[in-house]
Amino acid sequence: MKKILPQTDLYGILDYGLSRGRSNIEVAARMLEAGIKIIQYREKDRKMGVIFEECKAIRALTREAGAVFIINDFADIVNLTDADGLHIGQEDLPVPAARSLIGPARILGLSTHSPAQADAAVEAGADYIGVGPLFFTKTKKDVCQPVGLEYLDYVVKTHNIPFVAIGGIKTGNIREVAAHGAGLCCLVSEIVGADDIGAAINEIRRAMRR
Ligand code: 3NM
Repeated sequence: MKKILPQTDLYGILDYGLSRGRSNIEVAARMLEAGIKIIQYREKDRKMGVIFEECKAIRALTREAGAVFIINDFADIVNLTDADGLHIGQEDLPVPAARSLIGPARILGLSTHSPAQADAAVEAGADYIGVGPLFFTKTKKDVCQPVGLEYLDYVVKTHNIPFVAIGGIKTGNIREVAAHGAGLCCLVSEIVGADDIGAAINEIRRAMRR
């Protein structure tokens, strides 16, 4: 059966380098305890053996919690760990090629940074898109300049595809992002870098609804 993203408010992304020495497994566990329903594993520079072991463990945790598990970049690890989906960027494999690696049932997400990229992602058959970076961020290397809320407005009014707003979103600006129509938001550094991850998630949720 075709998998889909759950209806939820926050999309968690793991990043060991920002996690104050906590492992991705530990951070994932804290996110799940706080009720996060989508977790993406995103590590660009770690050893494949570490990535595989962490993804196996996080797959087990997410399954137990009834959460969706997405892996960035590595279709082979998606298949090996039976993750729910793959997330790719504009310079990765084209959508049909990535789809052929993971099969029709898994979720395929694509980062987009412009109206033309959103249109192309929908046309190519992505299951959801990333919309960003809305604001300045140091978390993603080589990302383009902030695209601003205008790009979010474009996606909201033009497409029906599920999307996640991302890039520089913080407790202090998430209300504005939500007001522009983003029901699903991702905050990387704000969550994985928090002292108390559960408390940070609760505070972000309150701010989103204020
Ligand atoms: N993707 P933070 S921005 C992983 O625009 C990622 O596609 C982006 O991190 C995109 O919440 C980004 O710490 C990093 O700013 C977001």
